[in-house]
Amino acid sequence: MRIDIIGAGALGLLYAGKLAAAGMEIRLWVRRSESADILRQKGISIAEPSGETIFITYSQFEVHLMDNWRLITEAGDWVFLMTKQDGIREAAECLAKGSAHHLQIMSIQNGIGHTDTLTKYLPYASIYRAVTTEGARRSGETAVIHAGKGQTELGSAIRGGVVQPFSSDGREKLLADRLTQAGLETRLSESIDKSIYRKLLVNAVINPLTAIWRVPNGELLSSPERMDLLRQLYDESIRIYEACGIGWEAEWWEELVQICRSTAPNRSSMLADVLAGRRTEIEAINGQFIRLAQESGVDSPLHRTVRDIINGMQSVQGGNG
Ligand code: KPL
Repeated sequence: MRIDIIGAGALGLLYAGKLAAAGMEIRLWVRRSESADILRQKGISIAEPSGETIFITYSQFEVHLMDNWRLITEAGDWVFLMTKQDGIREAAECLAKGSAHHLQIMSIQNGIGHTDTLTKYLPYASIYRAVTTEGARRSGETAVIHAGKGQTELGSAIRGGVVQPFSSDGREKLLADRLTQAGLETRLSESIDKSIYRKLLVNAVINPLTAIWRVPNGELLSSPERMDLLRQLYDESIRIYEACGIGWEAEWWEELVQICRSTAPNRSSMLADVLAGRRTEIEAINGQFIRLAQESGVDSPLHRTVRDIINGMQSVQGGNG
């Protein structure tokens, strides 16, 4: 199976490394020539939760510059889109310049809104939405810490804005099986929308609060005041879902608390972005709650407050990205 992976952040490196180590044909696409050079020199290293570190040399995978996608005559069997939200448009533009029309794209992002952008640039591509709980963080330009084994849910495709059923030839199941065999447990999901909204809620509550207080995830549970704000932001999110008719489950609060516990020492991706002076995903996460609230005529004061604080922090720091 040949897979094109776009984005060499923590997840992109984790997937590229594990799949190349399992013998798949991997082409990793990056934006900067410095990143391509260093990946060619050093390969990828993955520190596994077991304590073992695996090294994948450049002979086991290819690295290309995203700009060169337009030269591609044949895309892989799958394209994994693993950039952050703010890289989606650029990636979609590049894909649209190559032999992009019938691409099968698995898209794993925090937040929502990216499938609309992808559909706009790639109306004939099959865009598979996926949600993962794999824990990964970069510890260097080519090194990733696989902080916790998770599970990935793969939904059916959207093509031209229309949700498709899973293919009758079983291609999605084949992909899920190959990923699972490579150590990235994946299953097909008939309820990907719900999983996406559950993950959006988790990110909308944990990420901005950790970034504002500059604390690791577990610290959100460390005082009644913090817990109280966590709960209020959660309750406001649920009110917005209810107003929009988005289904939710009573267990989601307990799950959210459990995620804070099980990832207690970790920095959320938003805190990591703020500390590195990068642009955050606040608009694709809390900004989307604000949009949903506006559309359904309810208020979203806490989401607006955290969005404004994070945007204020970014403009002070000059967040780029
Ligand atoms: O997905 C995450 C993120 O940091 O973006 C959580 C679940 C909050 C884990 O850190």
